[in-house]
Amino acid sequence: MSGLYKCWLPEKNDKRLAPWKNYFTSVYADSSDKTTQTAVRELCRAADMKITSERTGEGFALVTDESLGAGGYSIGITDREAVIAGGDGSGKLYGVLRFLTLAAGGMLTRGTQLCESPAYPLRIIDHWDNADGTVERGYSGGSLFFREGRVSDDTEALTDYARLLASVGINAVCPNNVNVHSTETLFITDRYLGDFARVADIFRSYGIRLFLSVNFAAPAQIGGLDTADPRDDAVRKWWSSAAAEIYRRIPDFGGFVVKADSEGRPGPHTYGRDHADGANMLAEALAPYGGAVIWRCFVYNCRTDWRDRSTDRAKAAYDNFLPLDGRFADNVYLQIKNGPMDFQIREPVSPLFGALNKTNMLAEFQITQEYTGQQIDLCYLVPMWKECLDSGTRRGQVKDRILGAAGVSNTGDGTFLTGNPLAGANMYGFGRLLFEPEQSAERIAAEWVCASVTSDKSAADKIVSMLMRSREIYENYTSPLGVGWMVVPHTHYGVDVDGYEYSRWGTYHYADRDGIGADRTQATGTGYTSQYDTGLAGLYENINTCPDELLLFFHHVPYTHILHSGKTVIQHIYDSHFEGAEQAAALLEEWKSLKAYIQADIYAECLRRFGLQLTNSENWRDVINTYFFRKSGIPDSHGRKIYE
Ligand code: GCW
Repeated sequence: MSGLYKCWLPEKNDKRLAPWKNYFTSVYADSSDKTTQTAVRELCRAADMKITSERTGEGFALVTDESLGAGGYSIGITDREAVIAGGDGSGKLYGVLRFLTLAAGGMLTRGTQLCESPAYPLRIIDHWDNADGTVERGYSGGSLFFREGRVSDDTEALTDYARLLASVGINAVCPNNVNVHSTETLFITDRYLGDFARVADIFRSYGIRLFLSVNFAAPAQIGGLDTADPRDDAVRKWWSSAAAEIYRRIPDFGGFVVKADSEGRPGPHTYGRDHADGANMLAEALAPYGGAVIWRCFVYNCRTDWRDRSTDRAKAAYDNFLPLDGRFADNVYLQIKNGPMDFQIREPVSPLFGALNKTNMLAEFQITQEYTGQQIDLCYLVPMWKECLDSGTRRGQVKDRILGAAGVSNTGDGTFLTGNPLAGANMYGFGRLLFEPEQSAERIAAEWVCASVTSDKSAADKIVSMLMRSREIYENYTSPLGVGWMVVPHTHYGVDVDGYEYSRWGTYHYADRDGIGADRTQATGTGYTSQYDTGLAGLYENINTCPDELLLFFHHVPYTHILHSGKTVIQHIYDSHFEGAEQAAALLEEWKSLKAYIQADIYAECLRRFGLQLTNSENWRDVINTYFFRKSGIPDSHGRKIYE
């Protein structure tokens, strides 16, 4: 393998760096810690140059300025010198990689003065990769970390990947799936720790700490104990000695990511204990070494009976975790999905972000497009993530309440790393958002497009506009007005309106001949709205104030209900589905018009995917329209073709 696709980073001697050739003569660094050395190496990787031991006033100077804080950097460019200051080694590295990205995108000028720092201390990428090399919900090829039960020894690819993550400020990575199967349960044992120490070395030089997902039942499954009860002394000792061994090999190991009592995974409930007991036990084992436990809040009953209208999956995370607020150890972080269900194209913000008050929180965003087009359909997700971060709670906005975020990776070993080359925008955007949560989604897209896709200004503008419209387009032709799901079970790509309607997963739309939607009000429904602590409770409860795009998430309404837009629900369904498919067709045409400005292989790959997206959108359109026409008997007021 000759290294990975470079995405937004320049190749060696990239011609886009030509305007900066007078700077690529020498580099000076005022310290020699590992990440600073990496920063120097990364500059030399862009162009061969001298490393000087004195600052010459020319070329690159990498200097320490502690006032910039951990991971912070400034870039100042004078006529002869590019000064990259970092609060620490990581800051210098981030500054260098930022310089290279912006330079590749033609976004730097000689007078540039830039000062940026991470908004959050924890910026982690979670992989759902399995030891056999498959990736759960992965749409970009196989795992970058594993193959046939073994940890990858492709140092070049792993280095390239670490570099790419560092270029958007990621400082932690968890390579294995939160669903920890039997082989992966052994990852924290001797058999694998040597390999992970090697991986950790590579990532450490990019300022990235390694985490591992662990199996809560490990003491019983591989430790020879007859229980994994978190209050059992032998179990606690087992985890303590596992931690000791891990840290002996990987002194800066980040900690454990845990999916417990969720979708069939073992957890403390088996032993009559709660999530705080479970998380704190692991936290205690890691605490002596500065490690953390990242405990996921994706906990719900996945064996509901569709006949039972009193259970509401949306309520589960809050119901499970709010009562435990204040009981978690300092080194436990609760990782909360952005919405209460599961990464649908439109969900309200999870009410847990406003409710927890004495607990460390991380947001979990799904960069991989499980329910949002699987990297076939274009769907730029930064606007959705910003919606979550900007949501208000009684105690302030979500973005001010969390300590960081986890992004479920969309990368794999396929040619373009993210399957669809344009899905790179989501990976880039995830990292950038954690530096600049105030930055506009559009500006982030523009940076990414210029550095990764084209240097032609008007072509770039068009692609940014396509990205910015993409989420709404996808939403238009898929499930309407926040109701979610309606996807093919298991694979989650393509339409199947009733695919989950009578299943055990708790994801129902309740469409009948009169109407559709889940009633989650306090007045007549499941009472989910009461989990919001602010105006949002009232806003969503009241059918007159509930935003159109979430109407069916919160209310069951007749097809003739009139939206704020002035349309009836049924007419909205028809209109948005005809429009969505037309918009998908337009995306394909727009892409074709850009051919001259885009590298041939990227052009061809996206062209193929826009074609598939169009087919997908037409299928969704026709199935949804026919389904609701058959249910409601109400014709389209514009008389368009709806199959009977
Ligand atoms: O959305 C669901 C996915 C599962 C995933 C789970 C989770 C890793 O369909 O594949 O499991 O969420 O977040 O744990």
